[in-house]
Amino acid sequence: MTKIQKLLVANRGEIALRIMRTAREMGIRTVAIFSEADRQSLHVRYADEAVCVGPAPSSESYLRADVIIDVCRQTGADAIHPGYGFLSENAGFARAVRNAGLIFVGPSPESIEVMGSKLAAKAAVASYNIPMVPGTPEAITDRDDAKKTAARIGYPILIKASAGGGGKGMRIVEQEADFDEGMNRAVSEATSAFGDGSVFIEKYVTSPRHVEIQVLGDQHGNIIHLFERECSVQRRHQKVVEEAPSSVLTPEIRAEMGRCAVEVARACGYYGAGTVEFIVDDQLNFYFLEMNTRLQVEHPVTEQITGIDLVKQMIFIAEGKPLAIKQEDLEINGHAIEIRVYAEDPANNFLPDVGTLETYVRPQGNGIRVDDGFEQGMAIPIYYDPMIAKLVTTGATRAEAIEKMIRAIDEYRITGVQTTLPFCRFVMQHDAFRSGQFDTHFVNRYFTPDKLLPATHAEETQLAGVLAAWLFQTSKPKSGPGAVVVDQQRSKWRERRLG
Ligand code: MV4
Repeated sequence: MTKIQKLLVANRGEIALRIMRTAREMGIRTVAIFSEADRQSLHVRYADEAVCVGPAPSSESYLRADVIIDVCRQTGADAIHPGYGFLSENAGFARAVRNAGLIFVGPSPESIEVMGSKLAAKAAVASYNIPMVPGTPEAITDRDDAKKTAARIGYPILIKASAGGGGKGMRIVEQEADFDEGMNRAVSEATSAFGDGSVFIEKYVTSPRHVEIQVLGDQHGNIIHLFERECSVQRRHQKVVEEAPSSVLTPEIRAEMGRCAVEVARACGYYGAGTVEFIVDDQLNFYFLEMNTRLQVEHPVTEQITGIDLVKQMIFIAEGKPLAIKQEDLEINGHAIEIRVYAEDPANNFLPDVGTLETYVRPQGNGIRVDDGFEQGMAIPIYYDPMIAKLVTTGATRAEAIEKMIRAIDEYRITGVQTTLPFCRFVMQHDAFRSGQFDTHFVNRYFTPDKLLPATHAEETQLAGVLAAWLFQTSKPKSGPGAVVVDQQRSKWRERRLG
């Protein structure tokens, strides 16, 4: 067992802050890395030390494995937490960290490698009796064989890229006549996106829910699950709303899915925090799809209902401590919902709208958690994901969490950029969401821009924002010159995008 003394967080924004907060509580010193675009960021100011690792583009800064490992040498950091995105699921990085004599706060490079390939993942769990969607267990090499398989399992089928992610290289094929075209497209998309054209076939589950199970494993073979997160409300494979628990699972199915998730983790000798992804059909049959070998964006909802700090557990595990939590000690307490607040315009096809947060006032009060990395007056860089914040509400019941979310959304004051807050409000007020009767098609099925708040109310909201900004300015005269400009300004991103 090695106690971590100084942790380098190889990430930025809200997740870097989130990780450093826990490190600080544990008496671990923190090192931030930052790009030239993030010099003024909160994660840089929060850390005990901060080192610039390069220019704004990720490929020249946050993705520079060699530079980051070098920063550990310079600063004496003995461990690296990768957060999510960037290098978090890069087996080569995890291995390089290990080879440099440092602790990688995450799973083994071998687990990352196996789970990074959907086909290798399926092969790894093959002997564990895990339910999987009918399909081909291996990469397709012979089209005629594949067509026979498709005919046997029945159309519609889904062609998936083994190296896939974010829906890339995925094609629905409705009938045999469309098979060849679907295959060509999937292979060429997979080849250009991942440099790996391996594809396989699955029966297409037409209206699935996305339910994932959080697991924690230690380096001594103990593995537990921390129940599920329901992530069905998504748009173009980007999650918008996540919650825990799922409103469709019975205690029996939950226990069964939890058991399967633990077996999946066991199949690849998993340690660290991981997420096992399932789809659930309308009959509540569930099927294992893949495993994510990182701390996920939506991890807070699990923390809220279990009372467990997942980052703290990740650090203990990385230090080699055995898990102190037993499966039977865990229970679900209440209900938590997370919305992702993006600098995107829901009235304009969710076009990224990065600019300056002219007004930025967070909601507050009982049951509200805001994980963010911004302050009023800060610019949202064009180089990275445009997520401003994660807003999480926790209530005794799902209905309470929803009401709290609506109140929190209405209290949130953001001007200077368009955000997905009005869209999230639409979701919270929709009968399908409120009743729990929804699937992954929710957004496509129900959302059109005219469903956003009527203009009059939007104006009121904006006026309130101006007032809040004005109040803020009068109390803090140094915070900015002249009158607050709301919204007229075209963001840098738009200028680039729209010319
Ligand atoms: C599926 C599916 C239906 N049937 N597999 C999309 C991303 C990847 N993680 C898995 N995905 C899907 N796999 C079969 N056999 C539907 C999806 C899917 C989906 C899954 C979860 C959340 C949102 C989704 C949106 C569209 C499609």
